Amino acid sequence: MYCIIHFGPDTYTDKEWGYGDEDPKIVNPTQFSAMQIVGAAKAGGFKGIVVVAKHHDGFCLWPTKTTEHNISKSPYKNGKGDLLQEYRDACNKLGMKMGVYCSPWDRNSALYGKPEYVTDVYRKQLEELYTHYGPVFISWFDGANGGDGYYGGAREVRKIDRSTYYGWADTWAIPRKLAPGAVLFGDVGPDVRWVGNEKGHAGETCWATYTPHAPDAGKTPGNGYTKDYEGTDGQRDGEFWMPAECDVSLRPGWFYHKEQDGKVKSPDSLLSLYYQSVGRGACLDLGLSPDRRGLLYDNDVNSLKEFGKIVKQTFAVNLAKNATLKASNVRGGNKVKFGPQHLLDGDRYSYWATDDQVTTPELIVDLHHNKTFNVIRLRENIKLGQRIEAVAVDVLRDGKWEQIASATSIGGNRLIRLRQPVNVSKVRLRITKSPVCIALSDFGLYREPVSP
Ligand code: FUL
Repeated sequence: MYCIIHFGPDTYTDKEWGYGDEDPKIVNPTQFSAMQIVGAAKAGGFKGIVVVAKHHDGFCLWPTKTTEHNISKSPYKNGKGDLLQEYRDACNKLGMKMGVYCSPWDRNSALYGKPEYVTDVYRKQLEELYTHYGPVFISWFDGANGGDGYYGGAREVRKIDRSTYYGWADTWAIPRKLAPGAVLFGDVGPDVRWVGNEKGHAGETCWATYTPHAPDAGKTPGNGYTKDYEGTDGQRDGEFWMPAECDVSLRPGWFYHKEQDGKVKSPDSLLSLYYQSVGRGACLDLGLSPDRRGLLYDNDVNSLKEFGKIVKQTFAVNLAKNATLKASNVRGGNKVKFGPQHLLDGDRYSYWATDDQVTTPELIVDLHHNKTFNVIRLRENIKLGQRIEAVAVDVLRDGKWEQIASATSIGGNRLIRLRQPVNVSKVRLRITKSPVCIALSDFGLYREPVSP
């Protein structure tokens, strides 16, 4: 989980997509505190932030050499401010990761639409960002290219060819070189894909494998030019390993709007988004919107904190920790290497495996005493692929196995959240479909804290 932070001229004009003609002087976050913002994300349990360094309006939050339309022309710190550096310092202090979003679409630049914009402006901005503000863990390549804009005063509609204009292969080469540890995000990946909606959920069945397709037959897909809805489920036979990222904002908009102060998502709704994203093997990317002061509003801070607390408490204790496990098959009879005890050792890459021909094994979990849980966690050793297609979970009641849940596409993390907690001492996991032998790494039973 990480957060994506939108702040800029839109914060002051109350817009979501600035036209590009905004006066830099309006940007003046007199109380800006990267520590408060990053700290709130950390309290929510998020591991990093993505800074929207430039949105579609073209205003750069760092003192770039590529355009005058940047923070140095604002009154902030008398033109000596650099929000990227402040975020970097806060991330370093708080042990958080940092990523960048630099909008390819630039409604301010007179060059937008010409090849020079890509080579002399956009790519140079990426070079500055990766050189000065790393290490970067993710690089966001947004797909929006709306058409009309200020464009240095031209005030016209500029259309670009979304599959070719940005020369993605050459553009991606920049972070590959300067930020080799960063995953590249986009509608077409190449490392992680957009989930295809901004509601924050992956498909109930969600494959990490994916082939982006262009909306028009025979064309090359590009960011902003894919059948984006296919990103929600991915494809079982997808050509690339490109897990989904689920972006959604904490408020209705990505940028701060005063009238949305009462519409901040509640801890409960964040929790349900968590189960629909992280719980389906994807990443949750939550939008934060600092206000005109340069701070997160109290409601936002509180919601993050409460959500973080619930997640932490839920997963603090695996109720299956001291259980006795009995597997119907262990690969080559080698219990030490492939036995089910690996499911409880907290190591995501040690695993229970079966013989090649055994693809629907079962596991009996004896908890010894009755335990109450409402969340079941399964994780495959993802280094060996997303193998398991379907599972069912049973509990023993009055001497009979009763199915209480099922799930599909297990992958690196699958959380099954039951409607009601159950109180039992024996649980059975059945792998009901897998094309090959299994390599399951983790089995957990958890109880969400009961709200007061
Ligand atoms: C979209 C943009 O158009 C939104 O303004 C926002 O930045 C979101 C994260 O990505 O494509």
